[in-house]
Amino acid sequence: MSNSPAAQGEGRSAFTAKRFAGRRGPTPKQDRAARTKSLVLTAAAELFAANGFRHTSVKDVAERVEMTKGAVYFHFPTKEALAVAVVEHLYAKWPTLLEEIQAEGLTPLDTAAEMLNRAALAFRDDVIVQAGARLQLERPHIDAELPLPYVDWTELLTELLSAALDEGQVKAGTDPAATARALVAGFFGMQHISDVLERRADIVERWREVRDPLFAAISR
Ligand code: LUB
Repeated sequence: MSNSPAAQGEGRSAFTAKRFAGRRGPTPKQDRAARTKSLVLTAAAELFAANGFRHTSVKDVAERVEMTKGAVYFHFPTKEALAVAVVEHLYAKWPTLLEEIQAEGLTPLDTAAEMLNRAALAFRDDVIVQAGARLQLERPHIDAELPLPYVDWTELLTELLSAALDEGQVKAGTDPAATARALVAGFFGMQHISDVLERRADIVERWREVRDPLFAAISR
């Protein structure tokens, strides 16, 4: 039996058949445009991460993907729009990561630790994360609305540590919000030092040195 939605629709309720009727995926042209946009964004991230916002031009991005400036402007009207898109892609990664980790059924405390462990790997390996973090540091020089940094992570860790406190995983009297702020500050400072000194090659070890005493201090 064909697996096509239309064919499957014949054996299903009228409602389901209607749902499939007329539903089309992206056209090849839309697919190509999406792939091109992704290539441009990655090239911009590579240049932003390496050289920063001010020393990256749309011309640099166009040359990196062997396209015209006009082709880049078709997808991103300004260099600021490229920066906003990189930062937005950075922040979109964390809810997806959280869902992956929550699917593992870890305790709230272990979920908090694993989120930060995986963030360390992302800082080491993912150019969107590396570029987004640098752009956030350069936000005073970017004439665009960028999300407020650190607050979402602090809120997430506060929620997880509050749940850990409720479940008796951390010592009575632990302040979830204060501990969350300490974890974000410790992580972000750690990744910056690792980047400056070792281009983040040693970030996993450096994160372990920050993480273990902090988590030991609050764990029961
Ligand atoms: C997170 C970045 C990169 C912090 O929260 C943020 O603003 C973040 C950019 O500023 O990762 C990860 C603890």
